[in-house]
Amino acid sequence: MKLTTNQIFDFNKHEDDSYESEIDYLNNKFSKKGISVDEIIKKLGSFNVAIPSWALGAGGTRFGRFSYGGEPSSLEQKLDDIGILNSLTKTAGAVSLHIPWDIPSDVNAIKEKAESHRILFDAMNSNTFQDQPHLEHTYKFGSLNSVHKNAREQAVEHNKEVIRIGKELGSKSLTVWLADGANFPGQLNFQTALQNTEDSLKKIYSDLPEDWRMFIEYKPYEPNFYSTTIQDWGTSFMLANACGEKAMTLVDLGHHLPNTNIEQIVATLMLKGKLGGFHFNDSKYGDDDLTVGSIKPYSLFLIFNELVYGMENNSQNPDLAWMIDASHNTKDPLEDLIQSLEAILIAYAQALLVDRKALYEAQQESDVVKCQELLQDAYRTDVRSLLKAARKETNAAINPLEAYRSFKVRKQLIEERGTSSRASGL
Ligand code: LRH
Ligand code: MN
Repeated sequence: MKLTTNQIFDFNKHEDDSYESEIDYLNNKFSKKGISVDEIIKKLGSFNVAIPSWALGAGGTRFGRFSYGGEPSSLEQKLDDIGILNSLTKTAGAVSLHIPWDIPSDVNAIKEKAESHRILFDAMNSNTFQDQPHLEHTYKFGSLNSVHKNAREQAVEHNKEVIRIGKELGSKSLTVWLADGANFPGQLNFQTALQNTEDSLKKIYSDLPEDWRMFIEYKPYEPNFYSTTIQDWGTSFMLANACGEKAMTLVDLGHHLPNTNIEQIVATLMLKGKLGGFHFNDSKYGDDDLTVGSIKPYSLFLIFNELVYGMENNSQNPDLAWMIDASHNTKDPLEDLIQSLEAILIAYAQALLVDRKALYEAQQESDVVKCQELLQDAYRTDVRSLLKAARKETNAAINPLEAYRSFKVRKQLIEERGTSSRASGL
């Protein structure tokens, strides 16, 4: 199934364009502060977020999984689904593959398919948190941190294989997330585990092409529930520095203990030039992988507020990799991803409306109240009209979710693929 430019164009023709008067109001209000609404619309139009190949089917938990019908059961079909997302939003022009869940059977065919949907290959994800039938050594007691040398070497080789596949596809980065850790005190020598991890990462790093980057993703717990070797931003930062300038940290929003000040972590890593990218999602308790902006939208805004400041002031930090990492237990995966893309663009647009000159002055004067008012003025601004204008300009659907439903995409996918097709992934 594919959505054509004409279908989107026709859909937009029937859409209510009253949002244009809102843009005039915003233009009038913010141009006085030297903020160009047209500039923001352009930035929104060129913003691209990588879609995780493992989040196009119904997710699940240990308590169950409820299929959704019409799920993609091959990498080709996953790219078709991302193609639909990109036709509707023009914000989903990249995919982040997970190996071995998405090993391309025919690299050239996969590249052609991706090109036909104008999809780029973003970060490749390795997987040393699951055993595979063909593997000799288990990862049950760790991979890169393992006391078992053969498990470490097997995991290093796997990451080198993922880089090799990524090079063929045109990807330029590798994400390493390790489940490695322990469930009980005494099970692990923390120092040996960390040193093994550092030494193993350096072996992977030595195989990284010159123009590639390696993202080290941290997580406090799960699937290990007492210790995780790369548990927090500091450990990831330390390991990235130990590896070299091509190694960066990766911030998955769900990988923080409750009440962690994630926006401060973002500011710190950007100042140090070591923020590589994001896995966007939202959570109430743990690594819930819920729709972006569905639980803590103000926190997402505060994170983008630091990102915008960093992108304007930290030339030492390279361009960021924007990715979603979510799991859909009760929503149509494509609708969930459309909502997440919307939330990301809204937070970005609001952060671009912050009057940074006035904020700097208020901070210099320690005018605490004014500082908050300046941030919340931007956060309390309804920017959805700017997103609509950006979509109109890029010939995306002005209202992607309504378009998705009016085109009856899920119904067509079920007619094509049936109700029992199942996507590989979590
Ligand atoms: C770990 C994680 C990681 C992926 C996995 C699918 O929780 O966030 O980024 O490998 O989810
Ligand atoms: Mn993640």
